[in-house]
Amino acid sequence: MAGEPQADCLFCKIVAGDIPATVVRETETTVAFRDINPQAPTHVLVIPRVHYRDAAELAAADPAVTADVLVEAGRVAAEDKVDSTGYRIVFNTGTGAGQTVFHAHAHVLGGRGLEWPPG
Ligand code: DGP
Repeated sequence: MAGEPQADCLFCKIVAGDIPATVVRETETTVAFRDINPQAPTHVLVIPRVHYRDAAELAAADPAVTADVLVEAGRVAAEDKVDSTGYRIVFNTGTGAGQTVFHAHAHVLGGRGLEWPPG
């Protein structure tokens, strides 16, 4: 059920501590950890502890936790000192947009020039 931990979800396992991750920040509602395949000098994933398949489902079900994810994304950028040069918060949503892990997550990318439009 949406909102409940899913046994087959990689990010639920990271939340539970069953799979190791380089965690950079934790709150009551979120966990932020470095991406295993970084696409920029700063590449951190911020996830809600609760399980929703994507950002849209999370936002519809829990706007407060959605806001927590965004606030934490900003804190990650500040702690990695990429806030002054600019950074990107990305929610890939759906397979066609490149989503591969179906537990809502924000990518925080920074530390290099970022092109627009993205590929
Ligand atoms: P997306 O493609 O938007 O669903 O992003 C999923 C990201 O998750 C992708 O950039 C790689 C990352 N990732 C996948 N498996 C792991 C893992 O086991 N640990 C960590 N830290 N990141 C992972």
